[in-house]
Amino acid sequence: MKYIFGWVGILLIISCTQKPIATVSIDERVLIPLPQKVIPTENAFLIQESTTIYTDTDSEVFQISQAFKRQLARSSGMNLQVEEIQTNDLSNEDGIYFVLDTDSIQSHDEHYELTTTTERVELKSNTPKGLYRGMQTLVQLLPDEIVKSSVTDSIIWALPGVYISDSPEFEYRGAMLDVARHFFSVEDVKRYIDLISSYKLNTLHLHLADDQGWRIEIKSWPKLTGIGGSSEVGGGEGGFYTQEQYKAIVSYASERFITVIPEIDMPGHTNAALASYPELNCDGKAPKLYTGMRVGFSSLCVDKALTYTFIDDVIREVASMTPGNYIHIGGDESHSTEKDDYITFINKAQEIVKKHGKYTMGWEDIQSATLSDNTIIQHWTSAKNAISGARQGAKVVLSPAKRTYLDMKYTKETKLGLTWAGYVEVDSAYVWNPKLLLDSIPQSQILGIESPLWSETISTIDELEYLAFPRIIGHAELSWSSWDILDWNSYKERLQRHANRLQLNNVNYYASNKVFKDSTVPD
Ligand code: TNX
Repeated sequence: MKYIFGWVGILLIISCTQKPIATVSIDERVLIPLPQKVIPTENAFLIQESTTIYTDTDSEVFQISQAFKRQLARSSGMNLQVEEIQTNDLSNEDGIYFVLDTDSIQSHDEHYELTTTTERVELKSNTPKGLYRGMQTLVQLLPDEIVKSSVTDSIIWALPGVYISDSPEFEYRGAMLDVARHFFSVEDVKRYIDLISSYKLNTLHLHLADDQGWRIEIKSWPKLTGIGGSSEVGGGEGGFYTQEQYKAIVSYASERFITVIPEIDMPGHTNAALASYPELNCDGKAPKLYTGMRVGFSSLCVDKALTYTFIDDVIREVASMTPGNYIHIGGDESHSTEKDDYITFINKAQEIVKKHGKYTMGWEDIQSATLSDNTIIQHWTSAKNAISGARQGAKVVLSPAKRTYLDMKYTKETKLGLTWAGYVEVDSAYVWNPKLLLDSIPQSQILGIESPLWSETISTIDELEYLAFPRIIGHAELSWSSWDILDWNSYKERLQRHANRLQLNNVNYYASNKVFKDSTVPD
């Protein structure tokens, strides 16, 4: 006896042998970012309550398997059993395998391979990081309801038959969140981390201090948060992360294989610090807290020895909470610092970062100083500055404002956001070749892409999501997938279908009429 269920193109045949055979086409699923190689095969794998997850004994891999199990349990109600196995002792049992294959040699540490057949799902990588990225693909191969936080009944949890071999184009795939202009809670930041991790981003740059607020507890300078943390754009109450809370963000990100890069912007963008400690000012007088949106009016006092004691303390405390290699020192728009002073300051700041065991990252403006080995510069507006930094040997992260600034309005109708770099519609955020943007920089010096979200005009997670989504999804694809396989029409079509997942996950995205045909553009 056979039963046939048709469900959005999915055919499930339960035969007399008791072994269900499911077929679902890979075309039913949306993969973003597009993997390097996708070879569809015949039969699908059906996840059932009785399916076992076999995981490598490595503790990080075990955590990844658990995360997959939890996501499936949350959305399907199925509570799969997880069993540990040794890599060289792969069982013949049917099931879902998370395999750490350290013997295979891969040129990239985020490479993974995923094979699904009727009997088994095998996800393989030679690093836990690669398995985590592959797990995101696995999730995208399941029905959209997998992103829900409540159980959906009557869903066939089938994975299409496929072989995928994948690795990223760029090693740096980032998002930046400005928590200084408006403060965002630990919960908001975790939500953003969850969302970006599903598109395989690997870096979260947190802009932790600016004129309007100081957001990270520094135990040796408590007034930074006591005073400097109490304001924000528009006069709201601000806020800050205690060191414990900040460490919780860092470890939440690291469980998702995302490195947090903390930014303490200097010598400009420092009014909150200067307002907290009069002695940091050249004239010994503290300015008022600032709640407007101007830039370029504040500067640390470059001639004072105390300035460097201050930076040394701040970088030491921040570095001690930073497992990653980089500390971002900002360095942008220091319009009220003399040019020579600026150079002196940036050179000293790089030394201090080095002293605390880290490398420096800075906005492209820092190219006027002498860049230390391994310094990364972040391009945002001046090709000339970026190129000149690259000529000193620096690697470059691309954040061209006209393409990647998530705080630019989409169109003139967009209520949130700014316009100084123009409107950035979903297509113009996507249609540019990162390898050719600054073609006088050797490709080997282009590290990747980061999408900055400045928060002058946003203060809630809904507003954050509205500006970030869907543009950041396109940036994730541009930085993961090779340009040769990308095409706006293919992306547009995938993004249209992906919208269902955003809705099921309650993401407040901008339904651009460039992409979502039947949508009216919300305000
Ligand atoms: C420029 S990008 C800035 C920020 C502003 C942003 C607003 C950069 C390095 N500096 O201070 O928030 O524009 O779009």
